[in-house]
Amino acid sequence: TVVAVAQGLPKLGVKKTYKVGFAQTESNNPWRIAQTKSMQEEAKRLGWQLVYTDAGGSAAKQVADVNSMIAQKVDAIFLAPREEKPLAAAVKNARAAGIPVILLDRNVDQSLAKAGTDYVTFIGSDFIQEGQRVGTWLKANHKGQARVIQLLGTTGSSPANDRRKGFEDAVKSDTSIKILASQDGDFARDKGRQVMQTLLQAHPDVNVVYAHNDEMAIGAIAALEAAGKKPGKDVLVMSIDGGKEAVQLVANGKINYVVECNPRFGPKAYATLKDYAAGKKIPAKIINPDRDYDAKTAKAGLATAY
Ligand code: GZL
Repeated sequence: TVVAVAQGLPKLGVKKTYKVGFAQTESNNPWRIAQTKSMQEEAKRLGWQLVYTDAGGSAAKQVADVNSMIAQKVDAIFLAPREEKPLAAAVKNARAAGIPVILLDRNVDQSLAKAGTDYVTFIGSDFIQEGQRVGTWLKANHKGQARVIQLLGTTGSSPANDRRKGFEDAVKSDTSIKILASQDGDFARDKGRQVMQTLLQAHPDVNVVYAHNDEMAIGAIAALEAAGKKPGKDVLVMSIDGGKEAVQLVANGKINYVVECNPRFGPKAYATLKDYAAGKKIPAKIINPDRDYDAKTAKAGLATAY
């Protein structure tokens, strides 16, 4: 007789320590490095064995990295899917191998994999809300006609898709805000600088820059200054992540508004796995609260920015 496969997720027995995998997307910016540090430090504190991989910016390699963790028979896998569609395959492979997956920071395409059947839960920020908060701030703080250049995060990643959606939904009803151009800067500082330099030539009248992360905002600031513009003054600059460098730039008046996206996942990630192993009901999404920083709050915010 065919034994029906339990529709639920793979069970995980309660143990003193676990051997877990963490498949990271890349290490090309401070946010990524802070996330990895948090996962490594917390595993060490708990005495868990951590199998860590870095996909170097390749979704295909990240899938291979997850497959190698499956082969090593880890107890569970923590995955920050670089892009929403390709990494759904990795989630399905782990599910088929009976290894529970917890998604951190980024999500997979919900038509391809679902919480509760393919993976345990998504822990991270609400990226749509982050984009909406930037749009809402701009509506309340720009003077005259706002002419916006939007620097997009990694193509196909959930933060890039949702930070764009949240921002554009928030500003679409305001006829005094016009998006001149939106282009991919891959969440990277120098790519952000190059894209900003190019778009500045096409749109010298830009007076607002919305970067999907601090790194691209910092790159854009370099391009603006090279063109003789004053970031934060004649061109408003807004970003997301809230790393120390960006919060310092808010205090210095070169960035006007930053929404935090906290990278310190370790404690919540492992606590969630322990709850799951103990048979507790885990919600499909566990949303991290995000602070924000402007000229009034940046100085004090520096004390706890990552
Ligand atoms: C957001 C995270 C993004 C950061 C970028 O949770 O996926 O990736 O905002 C990072 O800085 O590259």
